[in-house]
Amino acid sequence: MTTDASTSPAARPSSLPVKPRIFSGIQPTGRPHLGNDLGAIRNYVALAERYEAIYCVVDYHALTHVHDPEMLRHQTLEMAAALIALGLDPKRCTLFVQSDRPEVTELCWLFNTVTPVGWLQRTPTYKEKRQNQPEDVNHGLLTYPVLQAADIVIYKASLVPVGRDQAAHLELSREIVRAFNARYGVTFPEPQPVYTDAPVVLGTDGVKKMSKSIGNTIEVLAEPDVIRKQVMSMVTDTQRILRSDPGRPQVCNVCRLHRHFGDDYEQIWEGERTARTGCVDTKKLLVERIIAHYAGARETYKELMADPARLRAILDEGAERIRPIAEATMAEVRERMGLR
Ligand code: AQP
Repeated sequence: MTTDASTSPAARPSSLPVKPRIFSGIQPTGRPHLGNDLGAIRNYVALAERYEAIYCVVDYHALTHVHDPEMLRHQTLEMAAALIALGLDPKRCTLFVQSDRPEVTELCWLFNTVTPVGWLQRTPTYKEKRQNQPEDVNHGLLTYPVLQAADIVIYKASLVPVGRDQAAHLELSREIVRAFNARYGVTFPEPQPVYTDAPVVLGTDGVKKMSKSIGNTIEVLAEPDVIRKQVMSMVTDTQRILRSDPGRPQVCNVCRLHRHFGDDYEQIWEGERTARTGCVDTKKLLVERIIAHYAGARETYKELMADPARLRAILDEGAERIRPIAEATMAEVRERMGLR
């Protein structure tokens, strides 16, 4: 795991948990892709061993662009099942659904009052979303980072496993916390991101970040045929035209992904460099490795989805477990802000 600089001791709120607490949220916008897993979920699993970990399926956030109630409910369960299938153990961490702990919407509103509009308008993802959904530039898109800050610090979490695309949001969370702490006294820690060794996974186009809204994903829990089709569509080294041309594995997305699926990537890279292997061979090998790597998770995912009552019970239990933390934070915040 890699982190940014840690919170300065001078700014430590007195009521921090003894064991550092980590938090991360993921949108229920369909089954996870390789970017989600390599960039974030792997760290959720690893860090839950060492920290008090809280993970959340952020359905309030999804409402900024998912407007079908049945779909949202279904996808929320899908994401919870996927996280467990990919290794989260609900006994070793807390897994819950954002809207099951609605205290966070109150904190979001209170944070709105310390957040200048200009900060939000400058957020790169806001500018991006305005372009992606020009017919639906709702206020939630603008306030998204404020709710995200509230999500994290209502649990006084100081570390946040995320992909690098979330860096600007995390910076904004710290600014919001600083603004609150400066006005009302040091209440919250400044959350720091934690990255994996794959903080930005490129999509099948080999150019843009792997992202559902772009449609350049490799869905890790999909059926093998789907994975095969997605991997085989990947753009490789665009300068390698003929099979006999030497490849440049350092710029080839397929070769880069091999680093995460086996410890023989140097040999694979050497094969490409010397044109001993072609791009299609390297892709076929990657297909088989991804399918094999996620085979167990795919089965577990199917079992979990076949038992929604069990999933709901896990999520209910998670939301109840953290109720006292959310309530205690809100009592402290109301007191500090002069609310009854
Ligand atoms: N390509 C990526 N590389 C590394 N990390 C990534 N993450 C997402 N894409 C990559 C990280 O996954 C976590 C969950 O992200 P999210 O809640 O934004 O979920 P998403 O909707 O699945 O992400 P997309 O596909 O990128 O969504 P759109 O297309 O809507 O923008 C986060 O920690 C994120 O950093």
